[in-house]
Amino acid sequence: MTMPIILPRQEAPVAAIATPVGVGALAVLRISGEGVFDIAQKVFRKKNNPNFRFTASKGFRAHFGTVHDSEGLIDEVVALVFRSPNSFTMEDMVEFTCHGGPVVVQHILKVLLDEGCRLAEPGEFTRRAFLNGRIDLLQAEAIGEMIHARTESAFRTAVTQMQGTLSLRLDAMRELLLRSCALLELELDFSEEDVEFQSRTQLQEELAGLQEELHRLVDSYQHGRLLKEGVATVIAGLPNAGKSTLLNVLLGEERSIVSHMPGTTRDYIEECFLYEKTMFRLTDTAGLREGGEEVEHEGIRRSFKKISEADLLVYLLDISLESYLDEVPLIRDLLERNSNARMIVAANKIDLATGSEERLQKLRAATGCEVCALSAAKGEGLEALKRLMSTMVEGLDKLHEASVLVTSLRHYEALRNASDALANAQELITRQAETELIAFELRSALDYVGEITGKVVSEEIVNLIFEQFCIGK
Ligand SMILES: Nc1nc2c(ncn2[C@@H]2O[C@H](COP(=O)(O)OP(=O)(O)OP(=O)(O)O)[C@@H](O)[C@H]2O)c(=O)[nH]1
Ligand SMILES: [Mg+2]
Repeated sequence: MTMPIILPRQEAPVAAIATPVGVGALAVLRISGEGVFDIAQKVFRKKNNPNFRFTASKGFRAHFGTVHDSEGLIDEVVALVFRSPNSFTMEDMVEFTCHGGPVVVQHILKVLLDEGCRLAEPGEFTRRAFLNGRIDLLQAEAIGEMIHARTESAFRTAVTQMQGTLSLRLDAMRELLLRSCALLELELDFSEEDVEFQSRTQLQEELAGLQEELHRLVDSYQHGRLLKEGVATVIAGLPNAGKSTLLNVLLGEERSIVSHMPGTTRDYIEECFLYEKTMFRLTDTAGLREGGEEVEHEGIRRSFKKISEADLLVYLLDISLESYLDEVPLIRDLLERNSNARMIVAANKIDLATGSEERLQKLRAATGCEVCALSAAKGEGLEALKRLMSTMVEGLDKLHEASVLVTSLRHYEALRNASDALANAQELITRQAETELIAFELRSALDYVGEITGKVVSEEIVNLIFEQFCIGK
């Protein structure tokens, strides 16, 4: 018996420009949904073939011709045909490759809209691919991450996720949980007879295995987040130490205001900076000091918040001041506030200091930290600082070597919730609690895992995810 082929549902036709705005050699417009072949037919004329019909074309065929509106020819284009279900959205699709001028592209888009397409919403093509089951939510998000990746490693991680490695692991987990749940629920149906379909020892063993895997994934988030967002690097110190000057020289642009007045920086300023293969998310903060007025107070409160969330702290001090050692207690205090962070003490304004080598020694001894000498204003010692920053976080990477990485906060939270539910279940089994309670916890673990790939997911979450895409994706 042959199985009937179930074609995906085709939604109303949408159109979008798929390439970036601006001038380029070529640009691509795509249309997808019910009736797009008829729409394409109205605007396109194939070269030397007046009888050409999109509805009769095979999939994956490119046709050369022209696009017209009521007033005449707009551009020469190549129309690429995709037949449902063999397209990105699994619907019928046509992609027009035209010349890359913004006016041409807008013109063609307008004709497509006039002929019955609606302008696609951000991420609508990917959303259709998800709703038609071609990709799961995790893979859809990976496509977004791949487009936005700023480093090679972030890109690689996204590609792995897009290929579905993490999805497969999560599906396997779900299956195990589902089976245990089903067995427990079966016991509930036979509750009068007091049978155990699933031995509790075996169940414990299975859950322990799952828990181990969940912990591994949860732990990988630290590394995954670093890859995606960059190493959270906070430049902290007293007012006037030269923090904003340092941020500017690292970025190579005048991003933050520099002045000889202490208390110049009020709100924090964040910018990314790539050194070799590592991306640092640099934050310039308000100088830490007592007193000051209200706005500066708020700035300092924010500085402390940023410090507590940092992966790497660069404490900047003015080594030319006689009082430089007075800052040691503050450095210790910062380390206490964030024991996870690595710390570099950068001795700035080395150009003004005398006997600096001895000062650096004393600083090293008093803080126990890596110390480097710097003149942010003159650009001296910058290479050494960057190298030190890079070595300090290399350690961070090594802690979390894993083949599959969790890079999104949404996934991280769902995995943690799943792990908590599983821990509850494990404890209930140990206490020989009622089957019903155990089954409840397993169900909720199951739901959390399903949330990640989109097996169990609210429309709200789906909307939130696809809104972050650009139009045409
Ligand atoms: N001689 C010398 N002056 C520097 C150096 N780095 C910064 N300065 C000067 O120090 C002053 C303060 O620099 P900023 O970068 O604004 O200091 P800041 O730490 O951001 O100060 P706040 O925002 O007030 O906390 C400016 O006049 C800078 O030109 C340096 O390496 N050598
Ligand atoms: Mg500043």
